[in-house]
Amino acid sequence: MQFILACMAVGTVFGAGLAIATEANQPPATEQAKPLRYLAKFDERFKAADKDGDGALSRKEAENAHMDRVLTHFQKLDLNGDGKLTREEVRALLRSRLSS
Ligand SMILES: [Ca+2]
Ligand SMILES: [Ca+2]
Repeated sequence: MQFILACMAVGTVFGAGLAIATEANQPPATEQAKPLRYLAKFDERFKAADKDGDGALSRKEAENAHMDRVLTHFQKLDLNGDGKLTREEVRALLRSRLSS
């Protein structure tokens, strides 16, 4: 009985140690990595939303992809006023947001 208890105690300590080690292995969320990951994620969404593959999002494409924040700022984002958002146009806003 004591042996079993001892095993449980060791298991508990070992398990806790493992949990701490796992957490320590996570890459530190530095302030620089965060925007980059955000931009990478945005690129994926952008590509998925760009259904006709012309490299720009029309309002319709943004609507279909439910990119609410993009739609809210569509006119402001469309720097050259061609009715479409290129990746760079959206990125300009993301960058200014992330750096502020
Ligand atoms: Ca498109
Ligand atoms: Ca544009």
